[in-house]
Amino acid sequence: RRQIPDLIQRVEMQIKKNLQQGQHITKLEAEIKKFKQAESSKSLRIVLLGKTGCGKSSSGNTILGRKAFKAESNPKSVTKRCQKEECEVDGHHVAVVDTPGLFDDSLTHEEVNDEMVKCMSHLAPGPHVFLLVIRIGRLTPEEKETVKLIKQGFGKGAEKFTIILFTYGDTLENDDQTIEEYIEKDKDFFEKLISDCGGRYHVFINRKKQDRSQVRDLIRKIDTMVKNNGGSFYTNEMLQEAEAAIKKETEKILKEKEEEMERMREELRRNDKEVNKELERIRNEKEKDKEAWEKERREWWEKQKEEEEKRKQEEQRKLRELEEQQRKILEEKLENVQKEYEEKAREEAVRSNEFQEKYKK
Ligand SMILES: Nc1nc2c(ncn2[C@@H]2O[C@H](COP(=O)(O)OP(=O)(O)OP(=O)(O)O)[C@@H](O)[C@H]2O)c(=O)[nH]1
Ligand SMILES: [Mg+2]
Repeated sequence: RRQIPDLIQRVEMQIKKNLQQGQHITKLEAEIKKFKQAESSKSLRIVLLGKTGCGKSSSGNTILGRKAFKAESNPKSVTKRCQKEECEVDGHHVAVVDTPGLFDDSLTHEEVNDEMVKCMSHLAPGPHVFLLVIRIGRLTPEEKETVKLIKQGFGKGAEKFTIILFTYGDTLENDDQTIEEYIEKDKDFFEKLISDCGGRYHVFINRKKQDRSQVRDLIRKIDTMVKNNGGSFYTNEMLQEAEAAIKKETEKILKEKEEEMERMREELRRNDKEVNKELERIRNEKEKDKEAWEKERREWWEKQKEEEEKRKQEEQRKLRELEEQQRKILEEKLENVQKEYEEKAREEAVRSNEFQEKYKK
């Protein structure tokens, strides 16, 4: 009788185990189904690439038909990390990965690499298409450089999987212009870029998210490209190759920068020497100027003193002359007075004699 509870317990344990195994199998089956679905020709894996603010997140939202990615007008980059979202379009299972602006100033080389790897892992076993987003409008040389870098960033093979996605199609409508006319305006840049991408491009008006025909047209273009590529997609090996190329390029740039810095340092040192020399020359000149000025001052002073002395001597001489003249005049006057006195005395004496003579008589 004691064997019965043991038996019941064993049976219960077995059922539990079977149930657990069953759950595990269901989970595995679901995963296989998901993987198969992802691998079926109806599954598309899309990456959005482009310069900050060109409309990647908005384009992602247009494809998804909902606002899944943060998109806004912002002078700084809005999307900081890769993000994956999924949807169904025309019977296709579509996975979209939005990325931050790669290869512009907002991210370091390490961050670019990290984000590229993360983006690839989001889209394992590899994306079917890179949408190289370009905002219709004026393209600065830096923007063109960024587009080139992004194109190169995923390696040479990536071009086979790239479609250029022009955003801001509404500006063309406003200007009554076709995309072909816009491309024609910067033929040199666009012709090379578009032909590198197998002539594939598409225009989005992200302001008209409700216009699903633009999304369906894009999906058709992607589908054709995938078929032309024999259903293949961009693989991690290709990314690894691209990473190695980027690493090489980064090292080259770093080396060049270091050499440039050394050149600048050397120039600074040279300039320093030249500045010191010039300072020394100015100092010497100033010293010479000072000496010359002091000499001039001394000479002027001596001359002044000399002239003063001469002037004094002249004055004394003139004074002496004047004194002499006056003395002479006085002497003359005195002599005259004396003479006059003597004359009068003589006359007086004569007159007195005459009187006495007369009296005696
Ligand atoms: N009129 C118009 N505005 C657009 C279009 N596409 C994007 N925008 C606007 O452009 C601004 C930037 O768009 P985002 O989608 O955030 O750009 P992004 O490339 O994701 O920017 P980051 O995440 O910073 O790299 C937003 O204000 C969008 O509404 C378009 O086709 N037409
Ligand atoms: Mg964004």
